[in-house]
Amino acid sequence: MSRFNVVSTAVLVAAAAFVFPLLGTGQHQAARAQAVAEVDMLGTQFIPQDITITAGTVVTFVNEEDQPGGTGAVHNVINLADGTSIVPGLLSPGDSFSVEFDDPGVVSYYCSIHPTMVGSITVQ
Ligand SMILES: [Cu+2]
Repeated sequence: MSRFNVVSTAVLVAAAAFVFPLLGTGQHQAARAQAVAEVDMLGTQFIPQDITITAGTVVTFVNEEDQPGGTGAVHNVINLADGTSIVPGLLSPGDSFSVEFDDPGVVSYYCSIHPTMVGSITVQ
């Protein structure tokens, strides 16, 4: 079974639209919303290269190679430990994909097209 749960962007947007109008300004209830993090692909690097998140956080990988400093390259995200794809297929410039990480541990990954392009996610 996959260690990752795929969460579609549409669901996240819908959830955010539902949750945030309920929160008054100055209230500290944001923890009720799902924790999110972002890893960008830019200049043939994962940025930030290493992140630490809490279990249940949704990480969105964004190919920013269409932005200034970008190379126009497509990338993938492969788990170094077992060779499985964390993000299905290739992400073209402008594309993104969100994955929920539920199991504590360190997930090291790389792009098999650009093997020097590496990163890690520490799930606490
Ligand atoms: Cu790549």
